[in-house]
Amino acid sequence: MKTKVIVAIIAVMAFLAQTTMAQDKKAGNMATIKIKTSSVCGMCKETIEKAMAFEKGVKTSDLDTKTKIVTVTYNTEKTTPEKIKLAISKAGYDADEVKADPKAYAKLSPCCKKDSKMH
Ligand SMILES: [Cu+2]
Repeated sequence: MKTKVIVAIIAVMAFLAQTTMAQDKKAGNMATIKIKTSSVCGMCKETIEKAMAFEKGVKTSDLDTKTKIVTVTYNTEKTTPEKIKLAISKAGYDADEVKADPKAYAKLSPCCKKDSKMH
């Protein structure tokens, strides 16, 4: 009798483990995109990466200030490249073909504006 209970528990645990693994696999629909932005300095990097951190479905982001390219890893089931570009635009920066939101751009620090003479 006791053995049967133990066997049942093991069976349940094995089943749960399998389910968990299946979920992990489902959550693993990750993709990476590289988006050209209009960032100019380290502050821009912070602003964009912060915007990405708050963006739904975005796992990681890393902006290279030299190339102005932000590499974003995201969950394909939760967001799309279009939404990510829109979020960058809303932060005040161009993102590939999506131009910076004018209102957000106006709020940027003077050194962060792409047409700034400071650079
Ligand atoms: Cu800047």
